[in-house]
Amino acid sequence: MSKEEIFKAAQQAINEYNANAAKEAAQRGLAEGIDPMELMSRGFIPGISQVGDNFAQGTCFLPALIQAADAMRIATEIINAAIPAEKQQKKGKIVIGTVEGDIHDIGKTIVVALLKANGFEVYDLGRDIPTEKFLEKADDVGADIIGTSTLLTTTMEGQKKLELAWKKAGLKRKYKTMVGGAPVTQRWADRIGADAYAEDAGEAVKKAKQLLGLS
Ligand code: B12
Repeated sequence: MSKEEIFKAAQQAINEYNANAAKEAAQRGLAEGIDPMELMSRGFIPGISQVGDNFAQGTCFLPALIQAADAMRIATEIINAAIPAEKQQKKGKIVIGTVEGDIHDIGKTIVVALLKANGFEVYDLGRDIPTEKFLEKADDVGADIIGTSTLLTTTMEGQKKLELAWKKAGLKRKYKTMVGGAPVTQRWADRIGADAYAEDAGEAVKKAKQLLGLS
């Protein structure tokens, strides 16, 4: 099977909500020596994006979306496990999670895996996380950066709430903030006063390094 055929198989597996085929495509791609992030970005992500578009257009419904997400989760687990671990000294501490009211976490999990692979110490709080939890954990571990993910336009406010938390308490900002998720843009980040925005996991690593003066 060629590289392109594997990407196509990965995309098709998600489009057809087929968890077994997704697992097979992920394993096959890695066995063929394809870079894990390339397999994700050229195979599985276009697959789940297509399902999202179909859902928006009303040609696929919630049960199918859930099945596709499950196939995506299985592929993501296999791919994340294959991202080589960074053996260097830890670069900085990042607390990350999906904001309150939002249970989407596939993209955030990819960001976590790539940050870890690049030597960051990452505390993944999971999904549906209230602002206070982010702050508590960041204080606990002495984080450098708090990263928030959101996939719903209705929960983007959770990212703003984090920025406002300092203002409300009259405190100087203790941590750098980094925001992401499909509806998030640089413009939104600027508007709420976040320190960085990243479009994808690779960019998130670059921005985290920049925030900590490592590049
Ligand atoms: C999979 C999926 C689901 C799964 C989620 C499973 C899971 N464990 O995550 C399930 C089925 C549960 C689901 C549920 C719902 N979903 Co949904 N879902 C999607 C879908 C198809 C794909 C999301 C995804 O995983 N993308 C792939 C990943 C890799 O991309 P990503 O998340 O954007 O992440 C990348 C970047 O954004 C960035 N990034 C992500 N996080 C972070 C964080 C930081 C700090 C940084 C720097 C970067 C970063 O890096 C990532 C890797 O490259 C999207 C469609 C889409 N195109 O986004 C809809 C979508 C987000 N869902 C949608 C909706 C409406 C819902 C529901 C409300 C449906 C319903 N009626 O119940 C519920 C919401 C439940 C809730 N309260 O959260 C809408 C949102 C519309 C809107 N404008 O708000 C979308 C856009 C579909 C659509 N087109 O209508 N969904």
